[in-house]
Amino acid sequence: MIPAPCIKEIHIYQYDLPVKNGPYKMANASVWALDTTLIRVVTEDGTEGWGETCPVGPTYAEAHAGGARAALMYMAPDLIGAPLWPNLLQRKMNNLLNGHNYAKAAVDIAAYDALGKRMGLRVAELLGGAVTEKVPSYFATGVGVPDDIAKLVASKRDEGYPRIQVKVGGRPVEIDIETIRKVWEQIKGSGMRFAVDGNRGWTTRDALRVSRECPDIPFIMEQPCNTIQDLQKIRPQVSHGIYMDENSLDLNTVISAAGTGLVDGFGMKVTRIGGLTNMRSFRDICEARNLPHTCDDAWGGDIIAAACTHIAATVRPDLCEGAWLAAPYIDGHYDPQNGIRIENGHIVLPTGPGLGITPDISLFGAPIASFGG
Ligand code: 0XW
Ligand code: MG
Repeated sequence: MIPAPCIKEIHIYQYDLPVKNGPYKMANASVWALDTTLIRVVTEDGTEGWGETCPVGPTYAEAHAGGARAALMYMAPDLIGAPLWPNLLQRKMNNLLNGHNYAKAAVDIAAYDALGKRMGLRVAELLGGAVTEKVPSYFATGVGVPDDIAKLVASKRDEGYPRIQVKVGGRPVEIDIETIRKVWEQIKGSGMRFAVDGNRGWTTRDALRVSRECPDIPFIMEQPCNTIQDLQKIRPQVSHGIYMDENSLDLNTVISAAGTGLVDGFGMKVTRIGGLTNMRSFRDICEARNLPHTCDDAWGGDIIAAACTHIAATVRPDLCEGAWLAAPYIDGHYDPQNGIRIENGHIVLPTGPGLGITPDISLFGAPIASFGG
């Protein structure tokens, strides 16, 4: 029997990620810089694992950077000595604190990284096995002027991205409809898949209008409106597929949405669902129902990017809508050699054990808090 590797130390770091060519504009948020939280877990045999959580500002999800750090600092003292097995760790964290999935996710990701490093396996293998070494990504535009967005989309099509997500909402819906039409002119016949992401910003009236006025354009509507009740209201009236993003807060909501046929897929965030352990369950629920989904996060550097890439590499290919990374909006990498990069719209799965990333620890300065030791 392999003895359980136990947590000996937890170190928490804060780091600022400025947005390249900012701001990044969504229906409910404009962000110039993101405040990320990293954790370094050290086991009794000296193995290290890294985790990260980075809400994209305080209004995108029910999460904010200070909240992540407060929750981690609250749980950390009781996690010293805990075994690193991911499911046991999830239960332990749930017994310490209700909710706060996005903070627990950082610990969960660090546990997979440390386990993989200790066992000489990649995280993708721990999650069931990679089906590809080249993970599809997708590009997400901000909310912008229709002609500018169409031009940007054309350049992403030429770069080789298999999918585009166009942001809408927070302005007159006529401009969104114009944007959708102009984007479609650029990608029609190219095979590029098309998502229109309202980030909760449309009323049901707007969503119904967009679907009625663009019946010939095969986009999916991602989180068009604010609530699950809004999605239930538009569901029988629209001809476009609906994906749930921000509303899918936990596995319970995912089971209901998938089980009742409310949605045709998901935009899923690793930290919102609680980390890779819950992401693995989410992936399997989607596979059982033939529901396509992304494997993203709201924002984050190389650690989050690696976590998204490893889980996306394990998704049944016909259901994989790709891994979105913040990398195109960030200068530099935590790991200068093996930092996660997008080339031709795809991400090479790291080859090293664990997440395959070795952050340059000097970037982050002194930890804001340390536990154990
Ligand atoms: C495009 N994303 C994956 C990145 C932004 O944080 C928002 C998000 C989404 O799909 O809503
Ligand atoms: Mg989305």
